[in-house]
Amino acid sequence: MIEFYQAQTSTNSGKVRLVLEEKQIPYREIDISLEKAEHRSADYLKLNPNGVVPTIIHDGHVLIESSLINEYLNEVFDGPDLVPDDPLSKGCMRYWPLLVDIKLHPATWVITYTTLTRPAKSAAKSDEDLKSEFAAMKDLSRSQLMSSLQFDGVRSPSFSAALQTIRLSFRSLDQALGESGGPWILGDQYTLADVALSPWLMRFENIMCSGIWSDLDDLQAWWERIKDRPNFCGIVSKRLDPAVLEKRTIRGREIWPEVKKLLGELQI
Ligand SMILES: N[C@@H](CCC(=O)N[C@@H](CS)C(=O)NCC(=O)O)C(=O)O
Repeated sequence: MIEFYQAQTSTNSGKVRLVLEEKQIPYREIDISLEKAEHRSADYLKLNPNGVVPTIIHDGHVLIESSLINEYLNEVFDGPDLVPDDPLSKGCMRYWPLLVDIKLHPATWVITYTTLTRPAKSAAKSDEDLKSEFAAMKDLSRSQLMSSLQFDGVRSPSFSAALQTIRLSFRSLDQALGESGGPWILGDQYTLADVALSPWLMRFENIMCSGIWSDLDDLQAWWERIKDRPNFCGIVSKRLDPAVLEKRTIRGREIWPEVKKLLGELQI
């Protein structure tokens, strides 16, 4: 039995949940509330010193980092193989989780912060208190980024840069699907590449920003296939609290016109 430390709203937890469901691996979920900062509690930091979700425990061994957890689960458990056999396809497949971890996840964080966290923070604290909060942060680059997003919103240069990264990532995904001929990124085999990307499209759909890829036909068709898969139905419909989803929809509707305008200006 896998002990799966996860958060309901976490995209990286979604990546691991997709593999657990796809391979029908028995698991027990332990909810870590990001809102209540449970991921920074002393007990949780003993498991995951980075203070992030997900984490799994299997046979008494702790594993962190969603992409590495997924590789481990794929190797250790029976069920459909999610990594191609031949070295070339394996190398090509691993590009996608890497892209997600180093580019798409940080860029998506920027859009999510601006859409969801920014208004919540503004409602809870005065500008002066927020300035003090950011100034007190140990991580300088995170402090500068949050301050810029908080006070400049979509006009922050970091917002446009993130949107550019996301659009370019989705364009490269669309191209890869065109080249492989689908139905999955690598062709016939559904792999950890498809797994790694899916929760990010879900996040953008939840915040009403699926227009970012609406002109990318191969990506759009792939996304519809992903949503029909039994492992995916489990992570979307059963997990996200309707009240959370509604809040996301409302905030997303507010921000989409500005995102659309910026996308037009970026011309990519
Ligand atoms: N590279 C890590 C990233 C994990 C991560 O950043 N998780 C987010 C949720 S999707 C988190 O726990 N954020 C809390 C925080 O940064 O304070 C992984 O893939 O597991």
